[in-house]
Amino acid sequence: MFLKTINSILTLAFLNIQLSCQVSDQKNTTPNVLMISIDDLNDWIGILGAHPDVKTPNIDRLANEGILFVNAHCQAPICGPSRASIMSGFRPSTTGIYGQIKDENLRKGSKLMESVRFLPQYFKDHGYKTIGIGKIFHNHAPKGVFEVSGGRVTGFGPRPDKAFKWSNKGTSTDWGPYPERDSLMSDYRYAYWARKQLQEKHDRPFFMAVGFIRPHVPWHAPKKWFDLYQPDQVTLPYYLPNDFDDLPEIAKRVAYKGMMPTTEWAIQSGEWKNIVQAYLACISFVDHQVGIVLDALQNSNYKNNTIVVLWSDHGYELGEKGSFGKHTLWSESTRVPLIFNLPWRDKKMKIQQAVELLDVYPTLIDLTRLPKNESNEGKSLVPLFTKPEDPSVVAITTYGKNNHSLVNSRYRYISYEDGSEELYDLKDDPGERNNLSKTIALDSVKKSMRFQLPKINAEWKYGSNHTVNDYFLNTSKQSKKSNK
Ligand SMILES: [Ca+2]
Repeated sequence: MFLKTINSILTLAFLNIQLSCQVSDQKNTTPNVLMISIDDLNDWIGILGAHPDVKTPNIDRLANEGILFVNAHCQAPICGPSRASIMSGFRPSTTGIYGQIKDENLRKGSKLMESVRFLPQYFKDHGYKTIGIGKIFHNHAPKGVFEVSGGRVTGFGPRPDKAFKWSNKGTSTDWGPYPERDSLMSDYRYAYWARKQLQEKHDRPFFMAVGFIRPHVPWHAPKKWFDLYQPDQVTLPYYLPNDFDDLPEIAKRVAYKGMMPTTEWAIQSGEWKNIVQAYLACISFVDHQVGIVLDALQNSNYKNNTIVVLWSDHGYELGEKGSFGKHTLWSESTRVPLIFNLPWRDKKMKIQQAVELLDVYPTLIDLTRLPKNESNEGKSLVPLFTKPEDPSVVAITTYGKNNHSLVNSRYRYISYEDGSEELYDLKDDPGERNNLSKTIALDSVKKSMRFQLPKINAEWKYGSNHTVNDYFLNTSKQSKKSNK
């Protein structure tokens, strides 16, 4: 018995030494980075539990083996400025990039942006090979950011000649099963291009970015993905018709999306369940493409030495707040999936503290042990892997100049350019229905969150005198024009 125990102790000690050697071996080699971005995916992934029907086995697998941030938020609830922020490491309120912007214009007319090193470039500066395909920045990427670029198919994937439901209204919004096969979708091409890159031999560590475009509109995907969900059985989000009664006027203007269906229209036309089915179908389709890339990594020489990060650029409303789309400063538009998967770490984690997509840049630098980029406005999330969380830390989302939404582990506070406010107690009201900004008992909460508002509110980088409303109406007109 005694000998047996000694034997077990020795075996355990040996295993421990072996394990710690493996860990340090992996830490001593320079890890690769695989960054997967998804377009317009809200928190509807299986593991986040925000929608009971959604099927995302591949993203769930990544999260189940890694670190899932359950309270992650974008810096802007719209593609261009959100991605500009992730890639530059600056807040929209610092750069003045509040609206959509072409990649080639990102650096123009701004001293700050002229000198910025975009995330992949920072890795390139430190000896990495940069590889990218699809929608990473608003379009694909500014010239020279990726040494090996697969580019991006213009637009948002194939569309039928005839609109199914909506595109006659002058936008790219539409829904229905199309085209016939996955191989006709842009995202399929991106997945297989990335797979090929992972099968090749690279002479340096790589930073690879793969940017998928679903579930961005139009909500088209092959029929087999629609067949995963039955429209008559899908769970519809909760909608409260008089929800806006306690909102300031400016909040209603921000929420107004002229080119998109309203919830009332969706109810009356009977299309709501079809829209939800289509959005879910597009999520499961894109999840499958993510799986192709993850499997390729698993089957490659890089599986033990590649950090994976997955994020979506912002959330999406599916009728909860009167319409369909993004733009707003509530949870549906700000909350995003954010997952890190580290090859040397087995322990899975769910982190509740509020974090920002702005933190991706400094976190990747920290994980790969590159020197700190002093211009990063975000913070490394690595300390959260070992230290206790701070429930008072806020994540900030900005829409237009001086409209900010702050969320911590308990409250959401919104401050608009005209001084209007909203406050929600997420413990009792996770749907953000009951605006408590005039509740005197919560003045101290508002005060402490006000204190954490960004100190800089840069002018719009393009154009001037934009209020949120002007901005929205302008983009609405432009979008109608470009679709003619
Ligand atoms: Ca309300």
